[in-house]
Amino acid sequence: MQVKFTLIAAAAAALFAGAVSAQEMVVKIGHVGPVSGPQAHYGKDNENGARMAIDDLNAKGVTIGGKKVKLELVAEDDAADPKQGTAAAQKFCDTKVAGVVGHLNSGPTIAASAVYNQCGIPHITPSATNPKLTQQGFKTTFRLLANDNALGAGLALYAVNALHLKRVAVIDDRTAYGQGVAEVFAATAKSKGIQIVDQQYTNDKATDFMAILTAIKSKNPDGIFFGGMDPQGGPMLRQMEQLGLSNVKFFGGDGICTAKLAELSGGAKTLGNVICAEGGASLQKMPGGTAWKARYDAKYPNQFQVYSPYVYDAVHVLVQAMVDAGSTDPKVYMPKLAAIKYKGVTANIAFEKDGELKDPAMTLYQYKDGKKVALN
Ligand code: ABU
Repeated sequence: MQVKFTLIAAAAAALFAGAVSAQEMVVKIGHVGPVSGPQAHYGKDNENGARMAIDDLNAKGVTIGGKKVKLELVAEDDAADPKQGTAAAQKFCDTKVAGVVGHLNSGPTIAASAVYNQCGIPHITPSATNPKLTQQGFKTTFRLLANDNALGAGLALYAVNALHLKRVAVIDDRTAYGQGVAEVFAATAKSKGIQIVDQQYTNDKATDFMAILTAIKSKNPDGIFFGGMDPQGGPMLRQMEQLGLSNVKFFGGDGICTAKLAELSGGAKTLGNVICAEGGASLQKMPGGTAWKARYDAKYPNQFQVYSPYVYDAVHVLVQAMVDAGSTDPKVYMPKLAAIKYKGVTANIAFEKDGELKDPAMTLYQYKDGKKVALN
């Protein structure tokens, strides 16, 4: 008799538990970046930031419109390619995710932003910095860090005012990001009296820069600006050393400003000549940066690159807007997203009308003993 009662009680408890989880609403959040190809280390770092945010939010418990919510990450790979970016965006539209964090690269983000605008799903980029992204008038597009107008100009002003450089060569990888940030750097540098002694081009798959660096060397520059990412920046530093460009300063935006740059430069001393810029505060100066980084490193050892704290905040900002609106319907929660005031790990987050972050910080870095160190 006792056994029978226990079984009935257990069955009732199981049913009750089932009923509770059946009432739980699943909310899908998309994340997209390059998790394959030469830029996979950036993409994996970003995806880690999204997973960490989802895990933290689920552990804390989220209620939207009176319903307990279970957040689910839908992760896509765009391989840093604009075509694959639009395909991933279309997938998110078809599966009706509630919001998207991405993309990582400016080319794919700009291409995909039209798709999100068309299907009405908001996306927040944690890393794409080409200014054109927010100049399209899309209400669905948001950016969580400073754009290349700030980075390119900030680096040029440092080259003039702090380093007193006179002759700088410019290289870019012909991507939306690389070309854009190089143009801003060159225009600002020129306006401040720096002579642009050479302009060379590469692409985001190249690893041999001997020909363009040899051409640049003949122009006797005191600095080189590179608009591109670390899979090119690292080997470029190695080859600069091989060519005897050992005392030439090397500038770049956030794309080269990674932990991985040190490894990819293969111990070249020219790493010590790097000045790079990021569109946010240093981890030490972010409101929650130091504690967050310790938790990230414990969960994902040796995987941190640059943008994962911004991804972490982007997921929280999307979910906070849904909580504020009491709805996961993008049409309903989008006005709350546009008006958000959120104390994040990276900053106190609010958006301008065009989707840019209000009052973004900018930090310059150099590398000392192979480690990235903030200059400001
Ligand atoms: N912001 C540099 C890396 C991503 C991009 O804008 O393409």
